[in-house]
Amino acid sequence: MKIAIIGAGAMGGLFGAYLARSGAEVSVVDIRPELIAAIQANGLTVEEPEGEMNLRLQAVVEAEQLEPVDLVIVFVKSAETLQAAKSAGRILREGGRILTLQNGMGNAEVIAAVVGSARVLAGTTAHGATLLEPGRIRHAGRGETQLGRLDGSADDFCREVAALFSSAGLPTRVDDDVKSLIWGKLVINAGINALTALLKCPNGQLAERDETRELVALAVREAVAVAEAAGIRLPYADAVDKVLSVAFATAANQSSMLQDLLRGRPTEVAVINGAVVREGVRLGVATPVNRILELLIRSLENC
Ligand code: KPL
Repeated sequence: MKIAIIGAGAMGGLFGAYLARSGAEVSVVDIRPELIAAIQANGLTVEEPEGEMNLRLQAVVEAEQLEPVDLVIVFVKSAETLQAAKSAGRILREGGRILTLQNGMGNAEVIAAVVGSARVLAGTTAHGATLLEPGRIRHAGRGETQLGRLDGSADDFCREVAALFSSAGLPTRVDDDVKSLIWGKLVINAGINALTALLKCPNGQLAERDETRELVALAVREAVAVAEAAGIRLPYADAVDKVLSVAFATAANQSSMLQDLLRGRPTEVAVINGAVVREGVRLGVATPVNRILELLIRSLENC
């Protein structure tokens, strides 16, 4: 299976390096020329607790520079999803699919509007990765990846992708309910990302103190109430417990929102806490904690 990853930041780089190490035919695409130049010059380096690995792979600024592929994995920030979907559509072979493992609400639907929902796979990943510099990533926490079809039950293509990821060292399972997966990750990001960005702390610190655990619980309970009102069956029973266990499993990681703020880039707060707020308004569920988190992050973005 020929694969292109659009978005060669922390998560795109991590998946690219693991897949390349397993012998998969994988290329990375990113519109940031300095990132691509670094990967072309030095490959992708992933720092693991047990040492580092360096992988050489094809890296390009424009997807159109690639041969047609069977699978495109989208790992760009939500604001760039539309552009990535258009590029992906141009390099997909007949029968090929686009997989989004991005954070936040609405990415799969944006991609489906471009290529049709039958060609879209969606899912989540609980790995924690920090982009240290272009082409250098710290793998700061492991977790499961889950994926399925946007418009139906998982099929052989999904199972093939899951088997490929798993054999590359990225344990992956298929699921028939991608809405549940996406909401499940949204609740986790609503509990971790904005708080770590505001407190400027790694994920693990949220689980260490009563005050921060309570803040997590306040944000998470609101998100769960909205998910329930939307008729979503979350993929875990105790959401606060789950979020704290992800914070612990990715203890050394800087959340993606903290990384964005530290780099002076816009964050994904609109599709995380902001999405909880918007869905809450639609369904009549109060979400004052998520609204405050959204407003604080937006204020910091503009400082
Ligand atoms: O998804 C993440 C993120 O930072 O965006 C977690 C799982 C919280 C890892 O940091």
